[in-house]
Amino acid sequence: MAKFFRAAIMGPPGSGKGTISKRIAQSFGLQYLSSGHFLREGIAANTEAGVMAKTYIERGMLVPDPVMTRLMLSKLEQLSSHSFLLDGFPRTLAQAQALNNRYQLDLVISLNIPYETLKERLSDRWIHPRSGRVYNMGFNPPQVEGKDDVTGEPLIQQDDDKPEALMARLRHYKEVAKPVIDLYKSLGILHSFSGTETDRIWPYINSLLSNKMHTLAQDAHQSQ
Ligand code: G5P
Repeated sequence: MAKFFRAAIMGPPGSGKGTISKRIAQSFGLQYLSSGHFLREGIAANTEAGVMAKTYIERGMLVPDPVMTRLMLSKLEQLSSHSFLLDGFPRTLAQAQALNNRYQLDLVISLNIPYETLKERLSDRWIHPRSGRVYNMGFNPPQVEGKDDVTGEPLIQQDDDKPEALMARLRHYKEVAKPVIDLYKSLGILHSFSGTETDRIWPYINSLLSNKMHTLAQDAHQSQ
């Protein structure tokens, strides 16, 4: 039977989870699920969960575990026979345990980025709300200032990137992530990467995943 590859990427706000996830999804063909993207979709569509989530996100707080777990596990159910990459979930120990009851991850990437770098990046981030395309005025600016490259529609700054919400998000991350990181460390599947530039971290992640995929393909071949 085919073995599916299941991974998650963790890191504080602005650490490059979204940027790196898109590269991983493109290079290795994994289905990509971003908790933040699903929440923003719900907010834009004015769903009941979206309206509720907005009140937390605006204050830089985490959305409650039962809401997040229900949302993400229902998305994962549609992917039960796929390899996938989770971005932004699980974020708390309760979420990690709920996930683990249904799916065992093969690998978890944790990004360690200095605080000053995170602050700079996030205050420079603009997004195209309908597609979720992300720009950074220094790292990957749009072709025309303030406009999405594909549609030409205006870019906005997310409420949770504004300074008051940003500080709260960075503070919360550390305390909440520690037990999750400890759990994945104890399972022997945690891989941590440190640095200030995504382009320098990426080759290491790329090579880790290439090796894992290769081993997985070999195991599947031998079990045939
Ligand atoms: P999200 O959407 O999961 P965060 O806060 O975890 O949001 P965020 O802010 O989206 O994470 P990221 O994905 O880690 O950051 O980083 P990114 O978007 O790729 O990069 C950040 C910026 O830096 C971009 O502009 C990018 O272009 C730029 N950049 C990347 N690399 C470099 C580089 O090397 N150099 C430079 N100069 N720039 C670079 O969650 C949002 C909210 O939803 C709720 C929470 O309230 C959360 O705050 N939420 C949850 N709540 C509870 N449980 C969960 N599981 C939840 N998931 C989401």
